[in-house]
Amino acid sequence: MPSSEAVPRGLGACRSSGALAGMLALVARLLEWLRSLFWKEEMELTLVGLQYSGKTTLLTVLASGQFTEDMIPTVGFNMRKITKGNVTIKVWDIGGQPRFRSMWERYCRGVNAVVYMVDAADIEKVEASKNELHNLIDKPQLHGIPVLVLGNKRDLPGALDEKQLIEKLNLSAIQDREICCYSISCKEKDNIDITLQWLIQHSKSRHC
Ligand SMILES: Nc1nc2c(ncn2[C@@H]2O[C@H](COP(=O)(O)OP(=O)(O)O)[C@@H](O)[C@H]2O)c(=O)[nH]1
Ligand SMILES: [Mg+2]
Repeated sequence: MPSSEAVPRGLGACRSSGALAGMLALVARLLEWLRSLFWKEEMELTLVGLQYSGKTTLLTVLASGQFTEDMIPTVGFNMRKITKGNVTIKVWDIGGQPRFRSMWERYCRGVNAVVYMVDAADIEKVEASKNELHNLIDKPQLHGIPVLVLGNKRDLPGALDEKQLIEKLNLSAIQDREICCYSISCKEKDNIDITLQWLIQHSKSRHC
């Protein structure tokens, strides 16, 4: 029988860090499992938001589970379509190119959901982000399409939390559809699991 005296000093700490590592491994496995489910679902979605909010990073995290620090910034007009398995994601940067804005609607039409990305730590751009979100979803063609607002970069100091985002983005004014808001961090992989769960839940109800 092992006695407590036989336990070397400092092993308690090793045990708790071992438990933490075990927990992290479990969370990583859960994420991996959700990610594999997500790519099997049949769905089409649009990922849209101001430049630098973290859309490309989210795609990388969804696809590979890796956070890449040095993303090449998207300059100018950009729409990419990524298809993997049954999932098609149209990624759209809202930059300073108003002449292209009439096209957003076309890229959002008929999708299962619109994911709208906000840099929650860039307080100065929140107002612009709010205006772009409301402009987009006020388009009659997009009526009723569920919207998931992601306040990214919650790991940064001063990032707005869900409640503050709901207020600053005036989300309670959106009454004609399902709207949900999560505060996430692509960097820390924080709330990526609930984001995936939300997407999986919305994969089957297609909108025409
Ligand atoms: N601290 C932090 N930085 C992030 C996070 N997500 C993305 N970034 C960084 O934000 C910058 C813009 O990301 P990017 O994916 O290129 O944005 P996009 O223009 O919306 O595609 C990059 O330097 C990323 O490394 C996050 O959760 N936390
Ligand atoms: Mg990008």
